[in-house]
Amino acid sequence: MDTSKRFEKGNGGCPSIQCETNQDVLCQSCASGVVTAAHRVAQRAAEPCLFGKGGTCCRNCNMGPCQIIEGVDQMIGVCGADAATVAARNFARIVAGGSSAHMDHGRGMALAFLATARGETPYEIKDAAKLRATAQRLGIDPADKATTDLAIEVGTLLVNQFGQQEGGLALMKRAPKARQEVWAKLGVAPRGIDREVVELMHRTHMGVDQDAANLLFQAARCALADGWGASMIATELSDVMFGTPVPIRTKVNIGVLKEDEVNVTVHGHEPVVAEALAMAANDPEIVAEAKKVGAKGVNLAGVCCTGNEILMRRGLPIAGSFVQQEVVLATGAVEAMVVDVQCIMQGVSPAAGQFHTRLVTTSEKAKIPGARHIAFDEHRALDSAKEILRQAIAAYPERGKHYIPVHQMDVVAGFSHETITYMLGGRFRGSYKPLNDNIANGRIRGVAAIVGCDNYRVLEEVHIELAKELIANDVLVLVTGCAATGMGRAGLLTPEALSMAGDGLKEVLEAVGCPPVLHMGSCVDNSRILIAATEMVLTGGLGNDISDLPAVGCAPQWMSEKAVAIGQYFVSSGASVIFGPSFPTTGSKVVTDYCFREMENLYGAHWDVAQTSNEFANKMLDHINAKRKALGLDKKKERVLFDMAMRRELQTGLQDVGCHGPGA
Ligand code: NFS
Repeated sequence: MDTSKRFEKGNGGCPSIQCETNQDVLCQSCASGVVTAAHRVAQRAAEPCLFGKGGTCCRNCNMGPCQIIEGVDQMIGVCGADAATVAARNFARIVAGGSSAHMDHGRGMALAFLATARGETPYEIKDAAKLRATAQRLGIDPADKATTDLAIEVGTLLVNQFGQQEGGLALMKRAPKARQEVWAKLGVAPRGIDREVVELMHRTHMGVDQDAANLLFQAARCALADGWGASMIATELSDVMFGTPVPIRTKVNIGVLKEDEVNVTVHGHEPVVAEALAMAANDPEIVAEAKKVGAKGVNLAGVCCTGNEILMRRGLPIAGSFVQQEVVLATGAVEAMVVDVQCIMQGVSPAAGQFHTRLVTTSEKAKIPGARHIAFDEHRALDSAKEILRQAIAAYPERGKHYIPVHQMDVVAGFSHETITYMLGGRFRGSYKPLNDNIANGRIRGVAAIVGCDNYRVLEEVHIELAKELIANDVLVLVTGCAATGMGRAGLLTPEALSMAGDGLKEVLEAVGCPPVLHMGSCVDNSRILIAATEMVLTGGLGNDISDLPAVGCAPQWMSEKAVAIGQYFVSSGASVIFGPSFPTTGSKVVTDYCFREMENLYGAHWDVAQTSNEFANKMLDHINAKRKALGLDKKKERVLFDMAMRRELQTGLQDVGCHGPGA
């Protein structure tokens, strides 16, 4: 890849990254000197190491590091490890790293939930109906129990799942029967949550598991403990505590920052901090303090998945996705960036340091040089939140030269599994039947999930082009994470985007008033997609298992280890997943073939890789069509071929202020 093309000098000597909003901000004089990940990609002299990229660099012991070339005798590890062992071990460690992030997040949520149930935090149980439904699913009879007692019982059971050593995970029983049988037959059903990460790390230690397939079984078990365990616990308990999302209109992109308010961006993943800040921002005491320094109030805006959490439940705006975190600061208009855990680039510290911006870390697990640390304690959540907001208010009078771009876009978000049920079937007969019926009759071709990160190493804005092509082909698109924020910037999360959908999809969604791309939340909320897929199976008419559905997932710009854990739990649950622009085992054909082909024999789903939006669309539509054929639904749907003229036509259908990698 030619990195020089990604970051050419623009007209005024400012960086020209091919993204309207980012470029607009970075070209202003106030942003001069701010270095972003896009700059660092361009400045790196060397391309990524091929051994590292393909998964065949082993540094698990001090006889190495060893770079392995598959099939070359002299290029095996000092210990004798071959490429397959090393690639499988590295892949497994990526899954362990990603899963552990969701697991620690899930545990944190479960503990905060339990503390709330005991009355020890200022949060409440906002969705008692979901609490009761969750209790029932866990085998707890909710009848005649007070909400707080029930919440303590549910919270205790779920907290215990993390340290459980034997038995199965309670929420896995939600999966279709046929899927549970697959897991039982293969022996990949998790026994507890934390145990599976520890065992995976043990097995990948030097001199333990040296059988690629055996390592990949444990990777699957660990990923399942993430998806059907930790992530699902995080989503369900966040909904019960902070409210189950319902459709809500709000805005995304850097233009949501406000000239006359104290701008506080909240960045990271765990909703407990953001929820407390949202409560405190409306506190009359805080509003009065903001007014005292000349601001109208406090404007809270999200970055990364914290943004998705507060957008889904509170309708608060998102200032930026992963690739925009430093650009948001480069406006010079942010009084504080408050971070917790995950996806926070260390580069935000020097970027904030160029301005009056207070960078505040809140988690004991994540400190950053140059940031000030205010420990967030959910037991005194409001006090902690007010202390943080006071830092921002104190910074407001120091705001100097700054620039807030005009770019912002309307979005409709809030498509929890419960909302989809309700919208499709109505309050009294909520069901997935209308979706299944319309897939069966061919108005909807199938369902695709576009999830995961955005990434400055990807040249094309794959998410957006791919989504447009899929909806034009009558595929309903589900999105989460930073992919969802990108879709929002491009205007795809509004009912107006139905103008770009195929006739069948348009007809169905116009009737229910849904956009063609449904925002289902943060990355832990990918568990909502597992539930939606399960619901489709249970509703009937589309096979007996998730692997029978005309459905497919992808993460075209994946960046974090969490994305790989998510991909693996989807594959192990029967939904094929395509990654881009690369796959982390390509240094070993043996392991890559196993992931791309053998997993299909085991799980009824496999991994794949693609690069351009067109390549993704072809593979995803082929996959959906093949599943339709297997279900006997193939005669109803011809593929619409997408050419450049159609792309241009769609482009004019909406004002696109997409913001993405630097070289689209
Ligand atoms: Ni997901 Fe969310 Fe974004 Fe990627 Fe990071 S914020 S948890 S990992 S970058 S989508």
